[in-house]
Amino acid sequence: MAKRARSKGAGRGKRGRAAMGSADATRVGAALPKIDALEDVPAFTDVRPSDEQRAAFEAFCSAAETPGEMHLGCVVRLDRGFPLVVTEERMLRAEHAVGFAKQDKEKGDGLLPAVGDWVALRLAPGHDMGVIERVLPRRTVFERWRGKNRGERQVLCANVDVILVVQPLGAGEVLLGRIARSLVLAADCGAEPIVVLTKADRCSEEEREGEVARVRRLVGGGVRVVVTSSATGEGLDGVRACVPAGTCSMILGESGAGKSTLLNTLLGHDALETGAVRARDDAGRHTTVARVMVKLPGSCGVVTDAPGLRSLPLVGHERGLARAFPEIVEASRGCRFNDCTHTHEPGCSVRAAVEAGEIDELRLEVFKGLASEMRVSAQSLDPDIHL
Ligand SMILES: Nc1nc2c(ncn2[C@@H]2O[C@H](COP(=O)(O)OP(=O)(O)O)[C@@H](O)[C@H]2O)c(=O)[nH]1
Ligand SMILES: [Mg+2]
Ligand SMILES: [Zn+2]
Repeated sequence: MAKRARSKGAGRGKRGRAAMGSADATRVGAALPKIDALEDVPAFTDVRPSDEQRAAFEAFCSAAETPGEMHLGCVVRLDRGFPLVVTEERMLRAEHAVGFAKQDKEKGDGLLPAVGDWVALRLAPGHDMGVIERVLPRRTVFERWRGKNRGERQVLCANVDVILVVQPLGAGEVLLGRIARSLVLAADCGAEPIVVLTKADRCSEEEREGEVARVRRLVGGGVRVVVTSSATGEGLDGVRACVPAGTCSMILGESGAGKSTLLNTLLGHDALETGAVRARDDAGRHTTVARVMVKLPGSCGVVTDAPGLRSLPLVGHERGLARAFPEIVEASRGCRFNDCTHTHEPGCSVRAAVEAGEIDELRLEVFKGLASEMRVSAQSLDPDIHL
């Protein structure tokens, strides 16, 4: 029989038990990167909790059975779902308290710790592995839909300030729809989106100017656009300026867009796996499924790299869509039909605004693509937002 992860200590309640037996933990632990070998892991002072999160931690401790064993920590890596937590004193692996497994089934994984989460971590004397007892309230949540129901979300990063939306140059036209989709998700979460066009060395001056102009037209004046090349070093200071110390960013983009290479270049060494690295090790396990926060050198903050994001479906992001395209949503209130698609309907205020030069046609085209996807996916729309 597998022994429990902790000894039978005094005052151990049901809630204090870990969800995984020590045999499981050892097996998973052996496949995880060794803590000592990890580089660029943010320190407690790089990630700083908000006053509300500190207060929530204090409140949790005052009600806990063993307050002396509780530590405030931040989840800075997830290796195959296994959290690495930094506290004021140390860095350690953690597992979830028993309650989490139940929450998982009932409510989706919205309450499971994500990268960037502040947690109440219990560490019994003499143990190397902590137990995450509680995820503290999140300042912001960057999440995507997954699963069958409208409400089922996967949290990609918690407490994030900036979303770096990466698209490569030199591979045909930059995918405006993909950028817009990311802007919608960022707007929904309240993080600042910044567009990063990578691999500038792969395209001509002319092509580059054209692509940057298209992207600027799409995103408007309020969103920064940075052009980079990890090969020549161009634009790196521009990226650094977008992620100052004290902020937490997430880098987002298709596989192969150059995200990890960009972060490695900023770090000054190859901390993150890139390009043609095998996705599976000899035992057939995925080796790259990890969400990793790195602290960039100098006066820069923390960035989360998340490989393996194939799709960003838009389900239930009406609020984000309205925030990312406010002028279109505003104009659509004047359309004759509530469910106007702004394509062929008579009395369409949005098309009238395009004719009048008040709304950019390119933005409308991209908006219509996203809105029709959401119309198909959504069971019901927010009644006060007309798409
Ligand atoms: N020419 C050029 N190639 C790049 C640049 N950045 C990344 N790459 C290449 O693009 C491929 C994918 O890069 P990677 O960083 O792994 O992409 P990720 O999946 O977004 O993390 C690799 O083969 C990199 O060498 C760049 O700035 N210029
Ligand atoms: Mg990568
Ligand atoms: Zn209309």
